[in-house]
Parts: sequence; structure tokens; C-alpha cells
Amino acid sequence: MGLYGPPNGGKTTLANRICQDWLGEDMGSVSNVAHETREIQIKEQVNIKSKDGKELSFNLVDTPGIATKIDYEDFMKAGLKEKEAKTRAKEATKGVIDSIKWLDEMDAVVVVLDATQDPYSQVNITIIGNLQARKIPVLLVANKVDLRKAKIKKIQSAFPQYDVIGISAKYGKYIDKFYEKLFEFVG
Ligand SMILES: Nc1nc2c(ncn2[C@@H]2O[C@H](COP(=O)(O)OP(=O)(O)OP(=O)(O)O)[C@@H](O)[C@H]2O)c(=O)[nH]1
Ligand SMILES: [Mg+2]
Repeated sequence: MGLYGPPNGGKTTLANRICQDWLGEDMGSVSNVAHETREIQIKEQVNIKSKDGKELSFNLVDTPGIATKIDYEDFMKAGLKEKEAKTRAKEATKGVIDSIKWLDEMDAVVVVLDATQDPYSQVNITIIGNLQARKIPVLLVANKVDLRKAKIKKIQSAFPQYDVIGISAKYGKYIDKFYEKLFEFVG
């Protein structure tokens, strides 16, 4: 099962939440600077249990955020030095290519969107369109619902063909509902 989406949506935060809840360990590092994850990360054999005793086992894949534009100057504005910024931009670009390559390996995908951002972006439409064309089951997560600007309904109306679930990966809000949905969606 893959976690996909634009940078900074909260994929790794959600991956860490899942791994903490079920394995008692973290998966990767989180940052407010975009493209923190620049390599595919895999956690094998995550087992989750439902309240009615069902079990689900999967390999969890955290992917680099997908972007249409990666500019090292944006990383400099975020406080990185020129050399670090250029390296990060190069790695981030490779990361985007890997994320897309890895779509072939996915049985199911959770798309993680920041619910405070406009969902009608080129990246979101491209990712979701690609998943739909490949007939990969998709669960849409509207993350960061702890923030007042979060708009779950806007995401639902942008992508009416998919189930949307609002969560806060950072604070664990509605995470139980997310696990329940996972069972419905792959089970
Ligand atoms: N308020 C709030 N912030 C969150 C939430 N989830 C993640 N964040 C913050 O959003 C930022 C990005 O989180 P990441 O988990 O690194 O995002 P990502 O999607 O893995 O980003 P890339 O690795 O760059 O693709 C961090 O500053 C997180 O602390 C949430 O539920 N609520
Ligand atoms: Mg990440």
C-alpha cells in the first residue's frame, strides 16, 4: 500500500502514525520544508486489526512528494544554503520519478492531501487521474483537519469518485475512522 501526494501533505507523518500504532516505531523524518522524503521508504509486514477481529497485513510504502516544479531557490527561501538547496532539488526531482515508477508495484494507494490547500492542482489531478487509469484502488485522505482552514468538502467535490476521510495525522484525530476505512477499502 502506497502513500502518495504532493510534498508536505503529511504522508510521512501518517506513515509514522501507522507504524507507531502497530509496530511501535517510526518510519521516516518529517519537515515543514518540502521534499523531506526523497527516496522510497518501505516498512514490511504492517499488521493492523479491526475491532471485530479482522486483520490486514501489508507492506507500507512512503513515497517522495510529487511536484510539477522543483526550484532550488525555493529551498534557499526556506533557509537552506545554495549547495544544500541544489542537492535537495536534484534529489527531489529523482524522487518524483521514483514515486511514479513505483506506481506499478501498488495494490492500493492512500492519497494524502493537505486539506488547507486548494485541491484542484495540476499535481493532484495528475496523480489521481493516473491511479484511476491504472484501476488502483484509492482512498483519499484530507489531512490537517486540526487546522481551522481545512476544507474536507472541497476535496470531496474535487474528486467525487473517491471516498474522502478527514484526519489529523499529526494529532491522531479520526485515525480510528481511517483504519476502519482501510478495512472497507482493501478488505
Ligand atoms: N497541523 C498539522 N500539520 C501536519 C499534519 N500532518 C503533517 N503536518 C505537518 O506538515 C509538514 C509536512 O509533513 P510531512 O509528513 O513531512 O509531509 P510529506 O507529505 O511526507 O512531505 P514530503 O516528504 O516532502 O513529500 C510537517 O511540518 C508536519 O508536521 C497534521 O495533521 N496537522
Ligand atoms: Mg515525506
